[in-house]
Amino acid sequence: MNDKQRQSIAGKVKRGERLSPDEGLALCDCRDLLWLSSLATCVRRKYNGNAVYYNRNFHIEPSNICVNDCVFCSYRRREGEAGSWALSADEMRALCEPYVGMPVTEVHIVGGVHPSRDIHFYTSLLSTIKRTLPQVAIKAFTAVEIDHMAKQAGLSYDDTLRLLQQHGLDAMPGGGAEIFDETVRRRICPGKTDAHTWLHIHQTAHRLGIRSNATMLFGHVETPAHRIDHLIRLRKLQDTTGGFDAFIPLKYKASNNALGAGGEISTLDVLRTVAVCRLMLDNIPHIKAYWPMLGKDVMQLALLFGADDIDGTIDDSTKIYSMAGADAHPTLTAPELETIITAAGFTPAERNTFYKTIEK
Ligand code: V47
Ligand code: SF4
Repeated sequence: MNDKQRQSIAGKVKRGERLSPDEGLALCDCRDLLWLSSLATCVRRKYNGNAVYYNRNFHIEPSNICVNDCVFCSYRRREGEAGSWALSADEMRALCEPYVGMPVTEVHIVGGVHPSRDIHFYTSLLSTIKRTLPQVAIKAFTAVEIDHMAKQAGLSYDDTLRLLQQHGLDAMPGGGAEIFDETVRRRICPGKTDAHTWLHIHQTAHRLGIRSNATMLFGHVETPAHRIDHLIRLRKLQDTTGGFDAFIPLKYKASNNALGAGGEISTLDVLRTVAVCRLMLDNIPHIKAYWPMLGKDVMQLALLFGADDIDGTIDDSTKIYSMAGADAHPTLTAPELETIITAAGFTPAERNTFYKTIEK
């Protein structure tokens, strides 16, 4: 990037003007990490001041049995295969019991696309969890899981989401987006819900008042151009709906999956990507540094590159990253999360699912 382009980009960021795809590409190539950090920090301050958000949450992974065959996935098993699990609704209710009366504000439910579980199973699961934990927001089911439920039931996405909402669905997580580019998608997750449908399901959810997140799986076979294309498609949808609360760049973890041969990208590449996401997604308020996948140290560094949210206490309740090579027992208490945030120079803010600050 030459000096003129640097000045032009810095001026646009300071004035709050939108960056073009070409400028995004130039940023992907930028070796001046400190400059990127200062630009991304300028945007994060505009949205979030000095706050870094966290929440008290736990995960339920109903099953790792999945009809899809994503090449990057270390988690999926076929029915009956060693290492597969499928929790019954009763077992999932039992997982919620220890949180009754606790200050947890969110349960995050994501799993494989189980071949035979239908929408009635999931609506009844939502009702059971709401009855057990009425004060807790349910953030559940990626667009990929919802696509499968809708097709299997012969319902429109609108009807499917309404039904889930009526039974307690409060928000949707951002998984399943991977990389939108069709060529990359064919290579890393053939057969999975396509980009158009993923975006359409989120658009429908937003119309119904279901807020959601978006992710990008990066650091595998995609190019910088694919990343920028992904961000631009999200930015366009957000311009029309405003329904995305947070964006989560997910670093590809290479252990125990068929895409693993190329290894993992460096921490510098991760930090550069976080900054580029913050700069390009000028209409999504929060960038989440998801610590179970990044690790605690890189998560803390990401706060200096535009991230303003570190998600939650998790409570050792997720396997999708540990099976791909991340920390085997992800758990941090709220005071530990606050210490990490304070040590990086920010002000901790406990939030609920919708980024409303919880006063102590
Ligand atoms: O879509 C699978 C990713 C996602 C690997 O909305 C992998 O708050 C890295 O939805 N290396 C599901 N990533 C997780 C998800 C999520 C996670 C955190 C926060 C939120 C939120 C949502 O997990 C999948 C896929 O992109 N994934 N395998 C892997 N080997
Ligand atoms: Fe199934 Fe999700 Fe794994 Fe893909 S990433 S195989 S959809 S569990």
